[in-house]
Amino acid sequence: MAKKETSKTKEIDNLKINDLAKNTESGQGEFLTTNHGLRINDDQNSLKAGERGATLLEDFHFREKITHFDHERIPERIVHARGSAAHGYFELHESMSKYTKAKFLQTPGKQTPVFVRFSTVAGSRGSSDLARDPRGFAVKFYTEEGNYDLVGNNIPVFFIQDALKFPDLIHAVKPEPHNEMPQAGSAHDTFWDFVSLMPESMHMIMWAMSDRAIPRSLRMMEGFGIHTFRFINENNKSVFVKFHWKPVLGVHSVTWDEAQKISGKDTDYHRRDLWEAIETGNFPEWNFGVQIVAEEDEHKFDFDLLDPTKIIPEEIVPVQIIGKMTLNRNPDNFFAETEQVAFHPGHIVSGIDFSNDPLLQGRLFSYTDTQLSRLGGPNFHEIPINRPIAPVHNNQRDGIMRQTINTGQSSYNPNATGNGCPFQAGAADGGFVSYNERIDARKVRARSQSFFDHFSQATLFYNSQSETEKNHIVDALLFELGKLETEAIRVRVVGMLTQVDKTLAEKVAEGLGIPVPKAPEEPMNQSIPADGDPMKFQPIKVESSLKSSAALSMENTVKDSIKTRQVAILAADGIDDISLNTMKEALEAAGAQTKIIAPHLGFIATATSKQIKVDQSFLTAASVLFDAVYVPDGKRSATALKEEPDAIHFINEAYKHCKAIAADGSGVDFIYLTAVGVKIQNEDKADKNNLATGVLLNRDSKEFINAIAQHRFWEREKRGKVPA
Ligand code: HDE
Repeated sequence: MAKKETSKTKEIDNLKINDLAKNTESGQGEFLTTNHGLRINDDQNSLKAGERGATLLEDFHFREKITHFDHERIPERIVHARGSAAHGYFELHESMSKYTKAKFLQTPGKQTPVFVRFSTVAGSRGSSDLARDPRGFAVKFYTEEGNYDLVGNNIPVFFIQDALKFPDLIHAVKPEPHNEMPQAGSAHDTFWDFVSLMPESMHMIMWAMSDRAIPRSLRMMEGFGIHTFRFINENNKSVFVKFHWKPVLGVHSVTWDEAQKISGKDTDYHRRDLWEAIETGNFPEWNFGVQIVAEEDEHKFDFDLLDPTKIIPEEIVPVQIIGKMTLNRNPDNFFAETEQVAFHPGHIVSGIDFSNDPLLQGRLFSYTDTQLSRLGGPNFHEIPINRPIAPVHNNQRDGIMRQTINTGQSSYNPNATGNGCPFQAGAADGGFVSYNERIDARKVRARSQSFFDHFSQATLFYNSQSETEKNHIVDALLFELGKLETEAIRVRVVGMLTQVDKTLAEKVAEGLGIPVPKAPEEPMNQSIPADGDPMKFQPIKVESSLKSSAALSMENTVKDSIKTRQVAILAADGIDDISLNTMKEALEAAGAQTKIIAPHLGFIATATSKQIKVDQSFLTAASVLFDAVYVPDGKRSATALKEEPDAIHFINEAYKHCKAIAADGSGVDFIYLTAVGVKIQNEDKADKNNLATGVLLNRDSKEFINAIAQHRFWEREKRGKVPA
């Protein structure tokens, strides 16, 4: 097999990695010292008054070591606390010079270093990766003109329209204040109480209840800038733009049952997957796309471009792919890089500007503010991961932990003592000029009537889902609402669902054992000003001009690759050499990763007495951590597996989660023993090798590879699951 590019090979070209190198430190071959450089002679014993005596205050080494330790933690992020990150680069393929003067978007082939952090939203730093939650998708571009942060999510809309409601939303979704439960979950009263009173959240709720909120991998999810931004070109002409990241491996998710089990088997499932993919040279890639809207077209849509609860359907404005991002290097140090990185939608470069989206406007305040408490002061931009590769010169001075030693007498502008330096830059020199949008308005606390259609795109999303995806949304709602303690909240939520889709509401009501409420007659929007006319603040019923959008269903994603897919091979002593090796080699040649799972660790002997290294025993492996499973031929091996309840469970569970299963020779006999085997023998007598259901009872590696690439065989859910 050709040697793959390793995770370190690109670093020579990566200006940010070179920049970080100034601060990296390795103790290899060095003496242990104090923080002040004194070599330490004994790091095992504190300084005492006699061998059995009290520790002396004089012990500066002990005090320094313990004091530093006592202060090692910083506050976790108020939201998005749980995250994983990687370095990489963005390469432009299509020049955007027609629309923007941003330098990193001018010349095809131009590479810009990036640092990307993915996160869940609600959970604490140590919470499970597999929570049902939107995922943060924050990209820091280290451009030659300064840092540009695209701080997005894997869902293209948001729960609320105005940033003023963000603390309310987050208070509602975080663990409840009296008992700090539940961790990293929205299935509780306060979240749904809030949602039931905020009809604007309904579109986002549809996404959050879909499998999009439980990705198979951080490498297999989309990213969205959500808000409408502006591009501005050399002639100061502006267009509106929405940003998209599209994963090269396609958009794939796990099922909710799997997600819950993975949370127990491997809380770091996504973090590990990202780390291992990069370490093994399987660099995650996303195409970068833009939707461009001419300024004159701002009002031509049946929704408001400034409303962050709306998408621009790709059928109306296609996504133009303009470049690709590759993540090719893991951080050296989690705290220094992943934890200390500080993103901010307000970090922009000339050629990009904000729109008046009221959610975006509020974010522009929040992100610097939060770093002050999280990172401890105003100099967080000097932390290596945050500092730009572009030079920084200004008159900001001092503050806690200041690193820069600014020389000279002047720290103000205008000045003559410093020859007027540093100079302001004209637009021609890259000086940032805000887009001179004309504004003529009254100062009001208000919301535009164009923001009051809360349901049409929720309906559009629901209508665009496949039957399976719709069923999963129903199941997710039944789970979440089933966990509530207050019946009235359930009733209100189902009332809201009647506005999205009648059948959806009926199914959920049935599952919850409540009658379908009539469409809510009560005013639903609580933010009605005391002197306002409530009717003015009611949701408006709008029919979406589009009935469905193919881009919204994961069923339509690319399914042409099994790269990095994890395949379990169940084996025991006596496994058939050819049956094992031909399949294993074919899978690996197609880019999958195989693991031998056996009753014990160490080695197993094949039928020809070859020793095969076992990767995991049934004690540490679980089907939910794999994409597919293969049981090779081998009489003794199959007999041993039959004695192993965990092996039988492995197959049943993989079937339940609709994964590709293959078996060969005696491996088939083993499968027949499982609930899956009984089921297929009863149902598919005529067609044991059923391509439609992804259970392949032969050794045809091509068919198996194609089956794994399909990701899942949802057809099975219709036929009824097996117990697992
Ligand atoms: Fe954030 N958000 N957010 N957010 N957000 C933070 O900043 C905030 C919103 C997003 O990996 C915080 O440094 C407000 C939308 C990501 O470090 C904080 C509002 C979107 C991350 C904050 C929003 C996001 C954050 C917490 C409503 C998708 C993690 C820690 C107006 C477009 C970045 C921090 C990372 C983090 C505020 C809504 C994405 C408190 C006030 C919409 C990916 O500043």
